[in-house]
Amino acid sequence: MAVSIVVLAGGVGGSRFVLGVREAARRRWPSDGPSGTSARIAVVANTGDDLWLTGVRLQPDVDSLLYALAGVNDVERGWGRAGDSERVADELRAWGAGWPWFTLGDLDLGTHLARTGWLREGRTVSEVVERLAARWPLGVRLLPMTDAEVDTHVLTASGRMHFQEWWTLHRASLPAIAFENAGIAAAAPGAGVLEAIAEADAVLVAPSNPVVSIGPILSVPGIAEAVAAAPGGVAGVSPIIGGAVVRGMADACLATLGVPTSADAVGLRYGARGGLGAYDRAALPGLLDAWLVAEEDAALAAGLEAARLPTAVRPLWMRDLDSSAALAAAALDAALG
Ligand code: FO1
Repeated sequence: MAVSIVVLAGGVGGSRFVLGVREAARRRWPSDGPSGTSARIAVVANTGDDLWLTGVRLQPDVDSLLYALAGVNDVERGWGRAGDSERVADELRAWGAGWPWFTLGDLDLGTHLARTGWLREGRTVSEVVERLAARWPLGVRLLPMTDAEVDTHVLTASGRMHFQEWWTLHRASLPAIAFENAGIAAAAPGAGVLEAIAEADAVLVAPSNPVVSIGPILSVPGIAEAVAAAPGGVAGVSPIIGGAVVRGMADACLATLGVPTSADAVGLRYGARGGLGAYDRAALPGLLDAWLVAEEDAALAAGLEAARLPTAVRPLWMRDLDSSAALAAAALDAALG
């Protein structure tokens, strides 16, 4: 039987990790097929970053994963398409439409227009993502966490704003009081999500933002429960190295929840399987069989083990495809046991 892998992932950090997972699978379970591996890989993508802007639906994390897996992403900038132009964005600014600080590249807009058109025709988000993903041989199945619109909003002393406004315009500098995903308590997992987790030999939690990327995924009712009950092993990778975030502004998000920016605090928040996690809903079951922390955080391992969270100390930096594949291989080892 082919090995089956599920990854829970956000956008930029998630993409690097997912590229590593695909590469590690190609090396360990090679095949002549288009994906290059006999392993079946499903990526459950955060859709909390999604938004409506100038009449089109954006899905930043889905698109980051899609473009990275297709090899058409802007590696330097970290979002959007490589070699994109901004003619339409300039026009939108001239019209005073949309957000002048948020750039929609021309090629990227093609994706948003296609997606919005299909949504308006009545297709679900899962169907639309499947259709977008069919353009390239990604070698993984891309599954939105839910079909419901549960865009993240941030409550600050200056008011409530969309996550993208808080993140991109204010660079997470306004103290956040809370992150909200209205309607998420009634949202259902996206098509195939629960089935993929139930069939997985390994479930991997990418080193994505634990609050605004992995948090919304786990807040869709049923997903955390499915991970906690998964027949396969569950391994998570710390997004914190040496007490600092690897990229992005996850420290500001963790501070809102009163969680220190440290690899042990994040691991214990996900919790060990058989115990309790402390994620955004009360009484969330613990999720992890293994937690990977960086060599810089080796001193935390004993405390994590004492708290019954099996911990592996590994190099966590994803500098290139080789180091991402090595990290993914270590996470797979930890999950597969
Ligand atoms: N990030 C920026 O810092 N500036 C932008 O103008 C911007 C535009 C943008 C357009 C489409 C898209 O899918 C993502 C975009 N991002 C932009 C990235 C995005 O705001 C965030 O980095 C992620 O949502 C956080 O993971």
